[in-house]
Formats: sequence, C-alpha cells, structure tokens
Amino acid sequence: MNAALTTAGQQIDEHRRMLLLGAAGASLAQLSGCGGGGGASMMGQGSDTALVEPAPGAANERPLPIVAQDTGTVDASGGRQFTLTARRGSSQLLSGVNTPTLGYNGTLLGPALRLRTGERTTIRVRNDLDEITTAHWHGLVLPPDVDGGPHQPIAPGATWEASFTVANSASTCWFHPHAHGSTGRQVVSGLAGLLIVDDGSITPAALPDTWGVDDLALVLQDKRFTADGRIDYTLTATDRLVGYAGDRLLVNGVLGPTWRAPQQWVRLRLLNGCNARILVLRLDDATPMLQVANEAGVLAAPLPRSALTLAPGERAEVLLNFGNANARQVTRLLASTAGGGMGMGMGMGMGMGFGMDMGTGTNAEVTALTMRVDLPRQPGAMSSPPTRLSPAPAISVGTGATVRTFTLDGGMMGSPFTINGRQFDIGRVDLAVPAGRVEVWRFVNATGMAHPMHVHGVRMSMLSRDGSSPAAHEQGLRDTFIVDAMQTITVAVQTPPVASSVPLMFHCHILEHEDAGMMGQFITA
Ligand SMILES: [Cu+2]
Repeated sequence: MNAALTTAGQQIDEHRRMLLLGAAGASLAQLSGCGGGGGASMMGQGSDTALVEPAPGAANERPLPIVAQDTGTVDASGGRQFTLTARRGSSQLLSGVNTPTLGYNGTLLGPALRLRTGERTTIRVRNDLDEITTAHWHGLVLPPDVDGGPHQPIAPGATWEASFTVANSASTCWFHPHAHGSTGRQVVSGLAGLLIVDDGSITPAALPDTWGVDDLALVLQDKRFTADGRIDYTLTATDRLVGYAGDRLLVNGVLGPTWRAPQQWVRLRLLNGCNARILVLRLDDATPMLQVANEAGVLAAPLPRSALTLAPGERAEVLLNFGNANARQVTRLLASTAGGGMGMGMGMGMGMGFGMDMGTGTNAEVTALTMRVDLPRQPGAMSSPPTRLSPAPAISVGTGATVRTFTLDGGMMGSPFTINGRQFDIGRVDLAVPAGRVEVWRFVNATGMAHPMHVHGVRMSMLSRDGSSPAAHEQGLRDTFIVDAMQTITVAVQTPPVASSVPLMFHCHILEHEDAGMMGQFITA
C-alpha cells in the first residue's frame, strides 16, 4: 500500500509482523543451536499474514467459476492455433466492489488451453496492457526462443507468436507473465492460465476427464486488498524478505467458493498460483486424497495423501470419492500455510516444519473450497480408481555425469537473494550446458527459508532430498520443487536437445525473490 494510504491499524500490523519475525528468528536460532545470522533472515515463508476464513452461510455462497476450456482451432496443415489477449478489466473479487484486474481473454485469470502431445501448436499472445509482458509456458519442454521468459518481451499493442510441437506427456501445466521485475505484480493482478496436455493415454475409465463436471481445475491464489478494493501489491519490508502474502485465498478468482459435485469419483487439478505462500491442503473430514499426478504427469500408482504441500508454481492432481456420499453432503478443502507462517528453522528437516503451529495464531486453516454433492452420478463415470498408472520414465543418470552446484543464499541482514552469489543480470549468461546430455544439478539452500526452484525448458527428475530418495509423490518428471531451509536437493537434468544461444531461466518461484534477482540463465552449446 502507498504509505499515504496506510491506515494506523495497518502500520501497527506491519510493526507486529516485523517483531514476530525478529523474535521467532532468535528463538529458532536458539532451538537449533545455530548461531549464524539472526533476526528476520531466519524466517520461513511470507505467511505471517494470516488467511481469513470466508464468511459462512447460504447468503454468502459463491459458486465456483469453472475455468473455460479452449481447444483452439485446427488449421489446414493440422496445426492447432490459440489466441490469448492480455488485458485490463475489473472483477468483483470482494462482494459489491469492483477491483481492477488483469486477465487473458477476459477480466481475470485465463482459459485452460487443451494441448495434445506431438501436435504442432501455435499460441498468439496479444498484449493489450500499457506495459511489457511475456507469456511463459510453465512446465512445457520447448525451444528457448518460444519459452516466454524475459527474453521474449511483448510490447504494448504487439502480438507475439509461440510455435512448437508439444513434447510433454499428459499433465497440468500453466502459463503466466515472466517479464523481469514485474512478474509478481502481473501474476497477482490476475495473469495466469492453464495448459492441459492430453496424450491419449488417459481414458475416462482410467481418470475422470469430463471438464468442469468430474475433472475440475482449481487455481489457488492469495491476495490482499486496499481499503478501496484494489489489489494491494505495495511490498512491505516483510514481503521483500519472505514474499508477498495476502490474507484472502481465492479459488478461480472467488473467495471460498462452493462447487456442486456429482455423486461419484472426481478429479481435482490443483495449482498453487500464489506469489509466495506454500500451501498445505487437506479435506475437513480427514479422509485422504488420492494423488494421481504431480506437476509433470501421473505417478506410478495413486497415492493416499492426508495432506498435500504445494509450493508456488507446483501442481498436483487428486481423486476424491463422492460415490458413497449422501445427497447434499458437504466436504471442505482446507488450506493452511507450510511452516505455520513461521517457516522452518535452520537445520529443521522436511516435514517437521510443515503444518507446524508455533503458537503465534498465524497459521490459520481456512476453507479454500466447499464441495456439496448435488448432482447425480454422470453416465460413464469412473467406477473405481486405477491401481497402476503409466508415468513417463524418470531421467536416469549415467556414470561420469557432470555435476553442477547452485547455492541459494541471501536474506541475511537485508542482503539480496542470490544463486551462486549472483543476482540476475539479463545481459549475463551464467552457464553453458552441452545439448542433449543428462547432468546432475545440486541445489544447496544456505538460507533459513524454503525456496521453490523452477528450471525452464528441461526434463528433470529428483534424485535425492538431503541424501534420501525422493518420496513417491516427488518421483517422475518435475519442473518445480521445494528446496527446504538448509537442504540440498539433487536432480537429474536432461538438457535441451538442440544448441541455442537464447537463455533459459532457473529461479526461485517466490515471485518477489525472482523479481529481486534470485534467478540465473543458461544456454545450450
Ligand atoms: Cu526464494
């Protein structure tokens, strides 16, 4: 918020947040016996801004918007064509208030483009904003010149065209702007859409796939608002340190919406589209969700999960069974913040920090989505979940593979977030890798907070998390993975098949860290 508009209450709240950060940093340092650093730099994610429970009751019921599917058009040569226009608009995010927002082909968010593996595809992106934007295809493996990163800016009024052959297998990917320095603001303002890749391997009998009926896409994003109803993206000192946190959690652009579910198995495609908040999701009746896919495709077998942790940029697909539900049964999808808003202390391992409430009262668990069984079972609905799925093979590493280390650092006493000691410079190539090889990339987190790392344009599989084999839900192909505080992750990276001098990005997906320079770039030689 602009300082002139800041209310006294907000100033106090900000002061309280900084006190909490400092105090907790000290206590975590004592707990772990780690004397390095201190104060706010020890902190976890920027979620000491507690989420607020949406108003309950029938009078406040807001229907869940179904993300529009866009199957494009097929041209004479068999290529599939899509058009996106980034533009300004206004949306009623809070009841009775018109909030200025951005959207693709609409006033908020964007459609779900249905892509097909192996198909020649062209996406034309028109920029009707009054500022530069880009359109990055997060999760798609494609040539660097159509990646939509900072090197493919789209000027106001211009149209950019990305033509490529879809190489991914069936998966839920997404697209968002990636113009350096403005990504966080443009995303929180509404620029995000989905890319649903179909490869013909998943039939309706195997997984629910009737869009909006039993196959539901959910874009989860937190925002905070100014008193006059604008999206508040004036970054506080805390936001700059731990990332932007909003107190309202919206699903498909609506606060705490309600979905009328059919009485059968359903599939949720979950995207954490938050700028910085690492979400923990579970059902209020404590039944496990059956995870069938992580961000780059299906798992080897469905996996019961009592709770899912999703970092910004990550996706997961889960199955829920409403087949035995009573009519009008209500199940709520609950969301809280990993680390209880207080993050993981130095040396505290994966899992210990997640869902932990440090007694600050800031780890509110709120209703993300209310699901009410209100529709009959659909003809042809999946009768029971598959026992096995067919994931794309993981990337395997041969002997003698090149090992590269990326050290994540910064945040101490106001120091900038860096990778291998450097902040992003669009004019500097940090790394040249040989084309068509498999390498081992080590991400060493030297900070007291988690950084979700994302690498563009490559296939990756996780090899280890702090020396241990990745859990079942972390296996397969990946594009975004949490590197927890003080943790080391190794991944097998299959470099792009063709040499290119156009840089690809590797960066933290806390967008405020990315915008502040926690990003590097590599080319393929
Ligand atoms: Cu980060």
